[in-house]
Amino acid sequence: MTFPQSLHLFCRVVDNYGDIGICWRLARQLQREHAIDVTLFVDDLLSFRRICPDVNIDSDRQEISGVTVRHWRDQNGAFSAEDIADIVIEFFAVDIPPGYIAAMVDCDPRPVWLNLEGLSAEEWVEGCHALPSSHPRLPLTKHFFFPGFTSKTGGLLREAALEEERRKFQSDRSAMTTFLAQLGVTPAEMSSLKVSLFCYPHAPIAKLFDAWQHGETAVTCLVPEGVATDAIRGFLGGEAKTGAAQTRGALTVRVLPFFAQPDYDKLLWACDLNFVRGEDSWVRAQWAGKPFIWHIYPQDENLHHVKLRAFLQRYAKGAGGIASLSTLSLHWNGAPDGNAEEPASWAGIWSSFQSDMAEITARSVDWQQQMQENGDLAANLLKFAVALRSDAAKKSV
Ligand code: TRH
Repeated sequence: MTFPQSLHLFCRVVDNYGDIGICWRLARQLQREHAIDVTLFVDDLLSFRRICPDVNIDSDRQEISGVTVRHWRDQNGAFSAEDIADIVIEFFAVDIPPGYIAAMVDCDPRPVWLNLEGLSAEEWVEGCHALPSSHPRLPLTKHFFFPGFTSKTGGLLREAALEEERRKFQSDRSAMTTFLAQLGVTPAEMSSLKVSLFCYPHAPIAKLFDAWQHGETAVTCLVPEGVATDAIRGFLGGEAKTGAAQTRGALTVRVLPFFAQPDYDKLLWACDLNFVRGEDSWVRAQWAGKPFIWHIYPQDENLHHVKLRAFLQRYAKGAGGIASLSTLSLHWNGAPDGNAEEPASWAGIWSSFQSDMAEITARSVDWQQQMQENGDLAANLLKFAVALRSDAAKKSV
């Protein structure tokens, strides 16, 4: 029998949309491109519905786009060897049900068990990718699988058709104009600098808006509803609801509907600059081949600043270094710029970034092509699982 036929993916939503965003993307791709029978266990259907409107929040078991979605309510439940999939993935080290783990022991052969980790550009990732971890009591081994930016990691999630879809959309001016017009972007705003904004509420949005408002370039900032609501309300002078818009000086801010996941890509493709956050939107911005600024998910003791710098080291410092990109990224994340002699003004930060836009765009295109050389995460993960299974088979002979 060919391996793998089935795969179970366990996802707990810690907060926001990234956990389910990544798992849903991976689940769909494994089913669609590799014909695997995929079941996604997820504990929060409400968050899931935000990015996938087809989700029925009252259903314990449903089929969506060929994937079986099971509402993961608790750690109880009896499982037998027949219930276990060929590949079992726990996302971000979630504890999968003890009954499920016990049933894995009864399988022959045992499933390939992977812990899919978070994305980081730090050097140590290469050393930890693919490492085994033995269960303390049971005869089971789990392996770490790390996404990443080099060929010694699992790569980044990318659907097979993504690049072609993007090229088609970006080379069709009328498709882009129609997409933006449907979102309320006016003909005059079409020729402005179009910026999408997805960030955490603590970003210095008011300062950036102030620089845009008083700058010389017309900027149209497109913000999905629910993003940084207080700051957006502050600029609008009213509720930050879909359809709301306000122009002050050179800046227009428009509130858009929160998109279904595939449509969010189109927004990234249609804009000239994207502010993204977390993990999944960050990766999508990299595939968009457009300049982007990353708002990293905050961690204790400013650990996220280490991760941000590790990424900038690879991304902004590559190709000769683009200081204005690092400076804007660091200030956007409240990470002091060690090289700066005095605190930079937001007008100055923005103006330097804008002067370098052509170079930054070229860098995003180079980076996007470089990242494609690492393959895609779903295919890399399957290759790894097949190799583990064949090693296990050799050992058992
Ligand atoms: O939402 P995020 O901040 O999610 C996460 C989680 O907080 C998680 O716990 C943490 O581990 C992780 O960040 C680092 O950001 P992210 O990862 O970009 O996920 C957002 C998802 O929402 C992504 O799949 C894109 C999608 N999305 C839409 O579908 N429509 C939209 O309009 C927008 C703005 C995003």
